[in-house]
Amino acid sequence: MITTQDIIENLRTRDIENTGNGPLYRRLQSALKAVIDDGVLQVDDALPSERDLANELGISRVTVRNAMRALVEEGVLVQRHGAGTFVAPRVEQALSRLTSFTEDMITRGMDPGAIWLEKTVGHASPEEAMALNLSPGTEVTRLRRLRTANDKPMALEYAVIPRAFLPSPDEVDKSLYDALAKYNKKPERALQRLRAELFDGETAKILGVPDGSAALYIERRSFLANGTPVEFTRSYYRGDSYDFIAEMQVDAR
Ligand code: 16G
Repeated sequence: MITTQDIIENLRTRDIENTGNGPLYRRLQSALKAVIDDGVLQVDDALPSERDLANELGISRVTVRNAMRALVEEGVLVQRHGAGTFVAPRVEQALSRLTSFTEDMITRGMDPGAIWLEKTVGHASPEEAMALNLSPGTEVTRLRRLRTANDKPMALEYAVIPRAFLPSPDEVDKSLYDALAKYNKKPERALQRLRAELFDGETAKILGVPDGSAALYIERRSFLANGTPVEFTRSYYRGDSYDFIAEMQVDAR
């Protein structure tokens, strides 16, 4: 467990007052971020108090407060009422493993959750029919959920499933993939497309981030073992909370 003294020592080596440009609080903000990026401070580690940082580094409490506030706004730190300031969770998902949100969060020791925004059954739109290889008008089950980890909003997900594989959204309790598994329809393979976007007003509000913050837009089409499409999901992940890792190898030739 890292101590306050270790953190302060590490920050001292970064010589905030004589390194970089711009206001002092910005330089402290970068130094604190570097301490986290270098792995000295890890997810859920507590930061020293504002007073300790100010006293030990010989800077004003206002400077410390501004730096911390900026990092909270960036999503790097979280403030827990009455408990202090902590390094915010970042979730890493390997791009080559087909996992569900629930599995991803449990693997990382977080408590997955979902807030329902829409549960409907309807007829496939042209886009959905193309994505799921359905005849136009085939019935589909639609689920729009805000996904949370330890009650923190992480992603907005809009999943469309052929109704033949999921008769009703009410079949889904916490996990869509668990519900599909009950019908022996859990996906075995998926294609995923990612792109950078900015959250617009409505999505930003649902996720509790400032309008215009960074988002990762991800589209997933998943298939059964026989190649039949089973899922078309469009998601917006918080850019400050999610890392996607792709493993690569040189060609053996
Ligand atoms: C992931 C998938 C999403 C899938 C969901 C199922 C990405 C980008 N998306 O969030 O396509 O529907 O997991 O999770 O990873 P669940 O079983 O917990 O509902």
